[in-house]
Amino acid sequence: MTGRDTDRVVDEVIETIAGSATEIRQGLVGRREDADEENPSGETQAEADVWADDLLADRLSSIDGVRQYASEERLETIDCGDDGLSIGVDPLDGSSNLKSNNTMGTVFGVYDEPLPAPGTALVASGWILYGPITTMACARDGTVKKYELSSDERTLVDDDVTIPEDPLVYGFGGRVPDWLDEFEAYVREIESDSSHKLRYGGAMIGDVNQVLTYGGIFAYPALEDAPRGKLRLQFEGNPIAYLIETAGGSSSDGTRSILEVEPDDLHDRVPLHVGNDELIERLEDALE
Ligand code: P6P
Repeated sequence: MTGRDTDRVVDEVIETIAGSATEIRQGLVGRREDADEENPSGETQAEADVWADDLLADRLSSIDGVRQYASEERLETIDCGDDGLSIGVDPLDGSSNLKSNNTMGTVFGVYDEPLPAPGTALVASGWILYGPITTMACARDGTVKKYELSSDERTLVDDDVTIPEDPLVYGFGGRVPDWLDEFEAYVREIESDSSHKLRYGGAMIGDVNQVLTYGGIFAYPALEDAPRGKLRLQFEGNPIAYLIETAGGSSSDGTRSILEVEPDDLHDRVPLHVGNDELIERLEDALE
């Protein structure tokens, strides 16, 4: 694809996802119960997971220049073209928060290679955050932009988002007794710094958006019973890492940038750590 074609397709993908956000947010009502199915990662799906995935699959796979749609909610990719860009989506991140009406999101990555692909193949990524306000953060062409979304428009509110230099918030998923000892030692060090504030909401997008807004670190680390952690590389790790690194932060799977992790399978998991450079460097030192 020419650079101009890539720009057009990225524009259409972003516009399609932004344009679906209000409908998805409103469509959560009445879809909070569990479906009778599990996703490829073995997690019980909410009715809203399946519905949002079908909605985005139909719309994104219809874009001229999209060759592939893949999501956390479906085992196989939808192959819809011989050439073009591949879209990796987590349609509803944090759907376990549906029952408690807490923050959720939609995560997407636009790759210029067929999936599974490393994060270095990303040309854009972003997320929708269903908070008190519906917002969108997008990374492309070396810049992160932030928008407020309403039913009929997308308003630019920050045209160059960068992660604050002084880290403030931290949030770590998983179960403390399972954490690898060296990682737990790192957490104790972070917690001991009284200027840091614990922020963990159970949906990565809400937690990562706090890191982008206030500075800090979010991690869903390797666990003793889950050495590759929980989060999915194609649909969560890569898009999040790409955006945070574009905003001047860092990512790590414990040893290197998440974007450099070579996938074996479409649904590979990855230990995910994102945030300020200094915290990520200290983390990697602690895990050595
Ligand atoms: P736990 C949501 O299901 C998710 O994939 C992420 O958004 C979130 O960070 C994590 O799982 C929460 O996992 O084990 O704390 O419920």
